[in-house]
Amino acid sequence: MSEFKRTLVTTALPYANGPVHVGHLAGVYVPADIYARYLRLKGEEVLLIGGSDEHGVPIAIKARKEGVSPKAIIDRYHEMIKQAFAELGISFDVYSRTSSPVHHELASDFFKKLHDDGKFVQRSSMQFYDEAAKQFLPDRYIVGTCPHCGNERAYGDQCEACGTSLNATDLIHPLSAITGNVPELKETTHWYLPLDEYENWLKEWILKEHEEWKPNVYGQCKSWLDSGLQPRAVTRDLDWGIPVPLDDCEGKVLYVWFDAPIGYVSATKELTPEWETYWKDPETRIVHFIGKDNIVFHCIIFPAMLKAEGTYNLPDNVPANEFLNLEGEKISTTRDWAIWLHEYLVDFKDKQDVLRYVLTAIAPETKDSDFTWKDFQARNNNELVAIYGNFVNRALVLTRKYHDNRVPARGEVTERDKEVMEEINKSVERVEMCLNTFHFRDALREAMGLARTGNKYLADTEPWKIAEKEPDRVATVLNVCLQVAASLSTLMEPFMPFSSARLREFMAIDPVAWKDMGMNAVAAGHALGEGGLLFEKIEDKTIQMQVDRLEEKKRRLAARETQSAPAKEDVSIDDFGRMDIRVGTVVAAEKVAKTKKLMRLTVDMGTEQRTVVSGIAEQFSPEEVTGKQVCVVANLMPRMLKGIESKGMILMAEDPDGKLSFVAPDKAVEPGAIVR
Ligand code: B3M
Ligand code: ZN
Repeated sequence: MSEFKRTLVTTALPYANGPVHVGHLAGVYVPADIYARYLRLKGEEVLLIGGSDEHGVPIAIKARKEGVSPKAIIDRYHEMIKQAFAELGISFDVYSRTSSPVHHELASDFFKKLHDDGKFVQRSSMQFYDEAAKQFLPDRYIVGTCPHCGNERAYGDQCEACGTSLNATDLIHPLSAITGNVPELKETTHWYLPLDEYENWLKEWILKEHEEWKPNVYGQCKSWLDSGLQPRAVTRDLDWGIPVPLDDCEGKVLYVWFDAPIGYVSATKELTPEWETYWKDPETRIVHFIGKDNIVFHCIIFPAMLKAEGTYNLPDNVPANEFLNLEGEKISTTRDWAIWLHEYLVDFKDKQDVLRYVLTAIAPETKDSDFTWKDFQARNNNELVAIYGNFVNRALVLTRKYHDNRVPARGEVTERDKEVMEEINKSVERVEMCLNTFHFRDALREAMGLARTGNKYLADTEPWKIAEKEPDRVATVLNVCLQVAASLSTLMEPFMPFSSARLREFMAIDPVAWKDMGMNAVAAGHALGEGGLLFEKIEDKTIQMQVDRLEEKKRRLAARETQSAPAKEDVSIDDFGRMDIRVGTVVAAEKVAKTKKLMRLTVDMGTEQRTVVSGIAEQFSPEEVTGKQVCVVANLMPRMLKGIESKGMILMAEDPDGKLSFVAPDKAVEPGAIVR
């Protein structure tokens, strides 16, 4: 790192069409903030750059859906996101937006320069055009039938039912999402960056010169490069974005992925007149923090743009992360399956560090990982409270009790004391090594290791037992503990800045410089502050509320998905005739052990009694169900559910909230009666 004088840290610019969630935080913003804080603490020159990505089709679509202007959407979310980041302590030096005039000008100039230098190729192609709306249709604006699975509501870029990515021209019966009309194919011209011409250079630069990049990043780049690069269009026919700065280009804008990364440059320019030093001086190092879906843009396309422009530095590293899941399922903004930062900040006031801690501890650094509320609670209670908080608290309480709340002087030092003192320096070294190589989880584990060491040391030396007999020994032990605590206030700062500030307040100390962590972090004789609890236990009921909220979301989602399920194909009367549906009477019911949903029913079918396992246990008790008449699909092939053979299926109606009702005859009938 030493050949560089300064570091520019950038974070992916989130689209300003929705709030940010824990997935964004764990993947990008928390690690970037840890990194920037760490470098600042070491006294290095560093800038942390962020902002909103305010162009692109998703924003235009959302605006259209809500019947408002794109500007109304981006203003709403930009402010909301910016404020939430600030509250979480993401220490941006600037948080800008791509609708800013500085950005429009810079991105336009960038495009113009490449154009004038002959770096683009111009090409015509056939694109769908909506005559009534008088506009070309981006792929997302076209719906039709998926050629792979037959889903009638596939989009021009992707079928969400089967996950296949598509070209709009692949769709069967394409329709405009704006007017519902059949679009026509019309010729249009665009500018392309000929990535194929940069392929050899990129192979050299990434595959040879950046073998140190994270394996997930390096691997993705390699597979792109191995399969060969194609020219990429850098303009679009759209009415929302930065106008193409050439003559006769009305209705054309820069492709959002062309302008967005230039947003990092514009934000730097808005922050400081020295911006070119940060982007062009070879002694500056650029590090992009992003999620895995953005790798190609930051490692291949943007570097090719910079290379074409010719005066900019290239990124030195792109420590992209994988994805964070929520309770075992993929986080999704559109499905509202997420924990939103702005909501967390309200529900868990003053607990920013708990979220920062947990998201770092489970960060998806090498593979996707999973956030669960139970784990969140356990890490708070068993790690932050029981280890770090407990150690600090005991050290402070004992000093108040035995040393008048002043840091005692060290007397004679034993081997055990020395071990602990050396452990401070070793921990610092290990944390540095991990952070320098973007291993944030390991870095946090090492830092917590020092708190663990302190805790163990107190447990072993038991100063409270020897207070009367060996006051000198107690003084030394407490001095060592307070050095550890003061060092922790700095070592933990990149990860948990709020509790570090609290700890300094408890000890009434100024910030301890990074190089001063160690045995003289706090002077003997120093009067400590009032103390307090660094972390609080989180109760079961608090967590249960969050779990319930997610369950509720899940129910609503499931219901929404069933209601909007496409109508099924027509069937013939013979098809229907193959179903054997009969009325039965439930004669016994019990919950299936170790499951939430399943109930085992014994149903009198007239000629026999049979066992049917049904997923109704969350909404009905065995008592309520016993005696009810139900409709049973009697010839459904038997299935094993939790080791029980289920013969048949009970018919239920489900309303939009997911509430279940039995489908039953309107007056009592003989068990075995046929439904047809
Ligand atoms: N807005 C995509 C995303 O949020 C995009 C990142 C731009 S970084 C220059 O995933
Ligand atoms: Zn499909």
